[in-house]
Amino acid sequence: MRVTTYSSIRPFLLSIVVMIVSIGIAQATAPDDEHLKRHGGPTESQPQGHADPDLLPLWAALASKVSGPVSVSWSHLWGTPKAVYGILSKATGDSETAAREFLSSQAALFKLDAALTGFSLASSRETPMGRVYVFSQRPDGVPVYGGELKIHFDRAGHVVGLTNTTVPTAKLPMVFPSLKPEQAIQTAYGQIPPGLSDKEEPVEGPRPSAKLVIYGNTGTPALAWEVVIPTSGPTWQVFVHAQTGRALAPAQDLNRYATGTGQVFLVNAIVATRDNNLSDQADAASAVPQSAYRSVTLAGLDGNGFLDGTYASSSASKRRVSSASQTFVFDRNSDGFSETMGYYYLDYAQRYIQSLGFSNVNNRQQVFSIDRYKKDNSFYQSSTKRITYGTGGVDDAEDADVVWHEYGHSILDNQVPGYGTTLEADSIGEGFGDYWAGTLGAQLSGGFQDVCLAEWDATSYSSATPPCLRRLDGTKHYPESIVGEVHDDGEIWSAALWQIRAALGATNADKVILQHHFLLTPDTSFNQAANALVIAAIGLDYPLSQVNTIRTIFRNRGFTVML
Ligand SMILES: [Ca+2]
Ligand SMILES: [Ca+2]
Ligand SMILES: [Ca+2]
Ligand SMILES: [Zn+2]
Repeated sequence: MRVTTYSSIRPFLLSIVVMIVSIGIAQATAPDDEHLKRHGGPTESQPQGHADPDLLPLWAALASKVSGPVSVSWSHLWGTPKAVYGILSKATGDSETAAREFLSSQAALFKLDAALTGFSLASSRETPMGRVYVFSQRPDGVPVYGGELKIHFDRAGHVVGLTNTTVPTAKLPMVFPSLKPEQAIQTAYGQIPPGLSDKEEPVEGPRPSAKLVIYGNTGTPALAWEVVIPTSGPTWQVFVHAQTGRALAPAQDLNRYATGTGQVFLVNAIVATRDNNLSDQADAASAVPQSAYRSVTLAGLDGNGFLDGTYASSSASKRRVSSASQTFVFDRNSDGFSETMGYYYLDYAQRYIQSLGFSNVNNRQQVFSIDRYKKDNSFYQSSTKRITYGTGGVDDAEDADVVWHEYGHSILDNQVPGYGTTLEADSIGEGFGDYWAGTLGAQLSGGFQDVCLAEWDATSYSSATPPCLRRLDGTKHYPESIVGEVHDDGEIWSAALWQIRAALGATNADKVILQHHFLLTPDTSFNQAANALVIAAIGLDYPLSQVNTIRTIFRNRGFTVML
């Protein structure tokens, strides 16, 4: 948001000013565009500021005293100068007194009174260029949100910069709120966009806060509560009118997300190399060729140097890797590799869900661990909403199929709270997890062995060729194939889903499968789920031919489809 516009009332300065503009914008916009894309933030360009015509004589007076070139950008709200750069004064020395005197002489240009009432020195700081004095705006002792005047001196004691984010007419007739801070916090909770954050207060960590400010960004200064609500994901900031209780602007996420670089297997070591003969060799780096690794972009990182982000966090792990430059490049012998695999593929899965149009399917930070459980197993725990990836045999998080299977349980628990109270419901849960791993893996595998799940993890325990944890192309039939073990029985369901995928295409299948979960109960049966999936396809306006195909596939599996 640093795109500034420059203008000048003195035509002879224009060419110099324009030159400054083009350099300024070229340098300033690139990182900001990136920033906005990552946030999905405002797409319209920054409003253009123009001088309030009444101020032009004052500006001309200042500009005429400046010997060299000068640039100015104007506040789009107030028409006052937002930033003035140039050699703006004689060498007066860099004292607070000199700063105040200069500001006082220009106060009218900022629509402030010459006495600078309500301004106090907040800080002064030495930099290689010189010294900056920061005056904060606090009429009647209430801070104006963001309201500052900064005056920048060079080493020789010239004023070379003046930056102004003050609010004219910020002095209000009354600075006593009629709204209590708790009421403001309640209002603020109602402003959090649905689906973008669970509205639960965090179990640990900072509590919501409310601070009284004068808020001018609407163009009409008002007494407001600045409410900040930290969550496990975004940190929301909402301004609530302290008299009317109205929210003054949409909730803003104060977090600044970072993009990192990571190294992962493309799904897993076997899919990446198409070599079914690889084996763990006690977690040796040399067991897997370098060609199995891919460099990837890690999106949505909080920027704290850990693998903490919007949709995934390795924070349940015992020992964690960190990188100030957000670079997570490890070979498989390091547990940092497991952390990176977990982060990347969980984030990948949630972004895919959202690309299908679901903003409320497990849209949260999935916390996981990769070094807490030594058995060759992984699990999702509904009480903590966390995933634990075991380290037995091949580290489970080294195989994206395992990463995604467990996320499948998390998805179902999120869509149907308390999901899985019966054998058939749990079997559907396992079957969906397998399907989910298969359909995501197929996006990356180039068609290699998609019906064989977790072939890398399975090298530790499967003697089949290729080794597979489970398969998606089984012929199990309801009810006679039921054995009472949820993973085995889940293959009835996953095979039906995989056939639906083959018939409808991945996107339509994935979408209707996620959609039908909303129709399920925690104790759903195969037949109930099959009928739910049919009505979901009808509800999504899928063509009759596709709905009929779903009916046929389910009936051929032995399910009773009534719809
Ligand atoms: Ca490992
Ligand atoms: Ca394993
Ligand atoms: Ca596979
Ligand atoms: Zn499972």
